[in-house]
Amino acid sequence: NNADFQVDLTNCDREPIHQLGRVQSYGALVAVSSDWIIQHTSSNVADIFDIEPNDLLGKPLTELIVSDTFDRIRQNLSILANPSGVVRMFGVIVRGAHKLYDISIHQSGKHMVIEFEPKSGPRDLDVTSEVYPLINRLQHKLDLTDLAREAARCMRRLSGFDSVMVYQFQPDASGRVLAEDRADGDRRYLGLNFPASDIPVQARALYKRSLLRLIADVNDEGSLIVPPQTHSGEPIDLSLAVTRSVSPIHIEYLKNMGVQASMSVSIMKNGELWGLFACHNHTPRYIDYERRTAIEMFAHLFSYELSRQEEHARAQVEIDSGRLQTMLIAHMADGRSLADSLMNVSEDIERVIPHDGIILYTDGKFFSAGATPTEDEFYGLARMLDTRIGTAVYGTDHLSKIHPDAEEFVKRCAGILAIPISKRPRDYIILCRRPIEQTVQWAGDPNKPVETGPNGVRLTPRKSFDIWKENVFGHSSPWDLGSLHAAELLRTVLLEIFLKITDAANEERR
Ligand code: BLA
Repeated sequence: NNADFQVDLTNCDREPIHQLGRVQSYGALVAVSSDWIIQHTSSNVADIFDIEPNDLLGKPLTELIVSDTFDRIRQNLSILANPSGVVRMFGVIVRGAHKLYDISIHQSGKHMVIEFEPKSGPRDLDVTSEVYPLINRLQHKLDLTDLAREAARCMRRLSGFDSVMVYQFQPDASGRVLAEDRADGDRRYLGLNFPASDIPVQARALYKRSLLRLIADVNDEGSLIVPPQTHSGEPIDLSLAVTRSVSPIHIEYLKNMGVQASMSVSIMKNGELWGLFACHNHTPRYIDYERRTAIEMFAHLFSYELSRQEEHARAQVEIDSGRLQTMLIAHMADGRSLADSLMNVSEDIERVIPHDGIILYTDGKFFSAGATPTEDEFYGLARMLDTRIGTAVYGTDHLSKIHPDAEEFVKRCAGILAIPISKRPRDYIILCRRPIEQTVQWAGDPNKPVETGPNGVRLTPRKSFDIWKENVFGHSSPWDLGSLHAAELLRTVLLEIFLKITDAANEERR
């Protein structure tokens, strides 16, 4: 039974965060059965409408909403039949109340869930028109970091939160703060990485379906849904509920960070969760559903800008590789050896495929620059590669896993990208990367005392950073698709050059 589920730091992945049976105080929730009879309400309906829960339970929904609103809901039943379908209405009247409400409607199991948030003033009709000028500011950004930085600024404008971060998920579900924009101009978390467990697997799955959550006040106890269980004996599934209360574990994390309100907005790319805008405020902060909807739209449009940027980066790799080929051929036409020529363009290779060291092994000769294994260490590695890889490019971010001897030189080289450059399996270019924990720095002041809560120091970003470092021990940063693609192009270029050299040699012999 979910009510008996006790969360601790070892079972976070199993906390049923969609079934906590509670809403935040900024809204009220009612759930109706298919005949539109109110079966559940949050106990704060008394604050939101001045009606006691018992006066609503068992009554038709039309006791609460006017017939015009009811008709609009029924006209949208096809949207609501979609598993992630949500209908939004702004500035709606409610019977007996003197305010306007924003409402959100969705289907959850056998129930239709309707949430009401009172508007504090009149409707803010300009909010959607704020989005497009902000998106225009992103359109000229060709570099991912620039794009993310500008998006963080725009998001801070639109949301009014003190601090906005762009958090990007990595292939292992850990995350990295790509951009940070703060009202105090500080850099607290920029460039830092956090382990996958900080945003557990069920939360990431939920954030793909429900794109925005607002935690308006970490000290809000929220309000229970009554009765707590449906006929099937389970609490209502609140996955798509905009007033859903959040995990107490995460609340403690936020408190330890000194944050009193948090809003995160999913950034989707190709149907996957690419990252989040993580917005924080040092005081409680509520923003209404209409503005939250505009913010969601901004995040949505931002995804298109991300795809455009990625497309540009891919095209750039092709151009850079072509340029590299021209340069190599020019060097060699000047009568330089391949080794000489390659070492000459190593900075250009660096630009296309970031690395910390490079080895060239050709015709039994070893050349190296930067942080690499020594010649002796390389021979062991080459024996492994000769048996393990064929003629294709091979990359690993955890070399010691497949080649235990690499533990000896892990401080210099934790990951390699091996490019076989001759038909014979013996010649290689090997690009090396240092361990990842050496290449990131703690952005804040590591000497500041860490605040702890009932679950100890674990729930702080500082401790998360340490845990991330433990998790990635012995790893380099991963070789992304762009690097692998560039390496493949480089291999083709070099094979061609090799063929020319061999042909020329044969010609001379004749
Ligand atoms: C949710 N954790 C989250 C969210 C973020 C983070 C952004 C989304 C909810 C929100 O909008 O605040 C994590 N926030 C971060 C990180 C930074 C940040 C990494 O600002 C870095 C700067 N969290 C833990 C541990 C557990 C955990 C150890 O650190 C459990 C073992 C749980 N985090 C947790 C859960 C949620 C969460 C359960 C979901 C909250 C919800 O939506 O109900």
